[in-house]
Amino acid sequence: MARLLVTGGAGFIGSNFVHHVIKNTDYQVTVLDKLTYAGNRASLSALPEDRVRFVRGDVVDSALVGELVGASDAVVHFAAESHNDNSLQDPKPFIHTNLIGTFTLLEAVRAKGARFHHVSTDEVYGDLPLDDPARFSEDTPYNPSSPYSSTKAGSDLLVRAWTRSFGIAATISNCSNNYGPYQHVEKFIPRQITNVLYGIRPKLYGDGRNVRDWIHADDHSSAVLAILERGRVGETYLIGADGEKDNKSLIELILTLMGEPANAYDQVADRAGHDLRYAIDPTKLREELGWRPRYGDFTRGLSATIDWYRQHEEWWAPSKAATEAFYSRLGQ
Ligand code: NAD
Ligand code: TDX
Repeated sequence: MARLLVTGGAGFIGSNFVHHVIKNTDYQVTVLDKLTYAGNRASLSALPEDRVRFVRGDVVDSALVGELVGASDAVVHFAAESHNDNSLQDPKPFIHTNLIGTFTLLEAVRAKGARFHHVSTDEVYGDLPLDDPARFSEDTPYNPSSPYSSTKAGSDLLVRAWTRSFGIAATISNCSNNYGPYQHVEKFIPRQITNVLYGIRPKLYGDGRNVRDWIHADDHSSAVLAILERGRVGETYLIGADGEKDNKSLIELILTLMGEPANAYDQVADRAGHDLRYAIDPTKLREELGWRPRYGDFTRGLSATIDWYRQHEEWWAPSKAATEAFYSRLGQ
């Protein structure tokens, strides 16, 4: 498996994955990325040019995808429209990239025979009640809530069908909420950190009781690599690191770590259809593949992430004003 094609490799998790692969393997990587508003070429700078090739293009371009898949041993598919709030305003790009893009890749894999790993989300399972210890497992029925999560659910089902009907060598992973460097400022943690850095009050949707299960992006990367190398073809693996936190506690923790009063935030309009709680049971991944997260201490990982945003204003500042203008139109 020496030649990897990584779609969406200029995005948040894709770029963290490329850094992880270059550090921990001797693979050659080709990144295919459209560089939408969410992609940033700078997230891949400082990587060795003789090991990472960048191709700007769209995953629905079947000629380009066919050529790149044909020259690869394995494909890791991160490319997606990834933000729930955007999907509530304009679902169309989500259909284009998440559904037609995944279909296009599957057809290329069917024709060329490469190993395929599909990166997905725990949001395909819908949400869990707040007052219940239940967690998502590989057997939880699909029940997505938003245009984003429904297109991710659809893409997972396409992968399952192509595996069963056409015998492609695919695996799927469904991961919980990621944090770490190179995350777009539209997402919860970077939005609040960069708000504080700019003297804007952090913004909490609704009452903030909603729970997310946080994992560092580098731990997500090590899990994807383990599944790619040692996972059983045809299987789904859930990825999570026992990181449940409610949004209110998390906004207070960010403020405290940044030296501000814990209550110095605004409560704003809630997200439509806002999922209450996500929680992953990662037993299969741990027991079958021996995977363990390395960022066990969430507060330490969050502090390091805050430091990264402090030190990389040139990376995030160009997106900040447009992101806040979008949110202020929504009253968020
Ligand atoms: P992101 O929005 O930061 O990055 C997406 C990348 O895909 C960008 O570089 C963008 O330019 C590229 N892209 C978008 N449309 C494209 C197209 N048509 N053709 C080629 N490239 C295109 O997203 P992310 O947060 O890094 O998420 C990556 C993957 O991981 C997604 O599939 C997402 O569903 C999944 N996931 C994300 C999380 C999370 O917490 N962020 C959790 C679980 C799963
Ligand atoms: O300003 C905010 N205030 C706020 O309270 C923002 C941007 C979000 N929120 C809330 C909404 C969610 O409950 O914080 C939580 C996290 O929000 P997001 O960062 O938008 O993530 P989420 O909707 O949970 O989805 C993320 O995890 C699963 C990723 O964006 C998805 O791509 C992934 O599939």
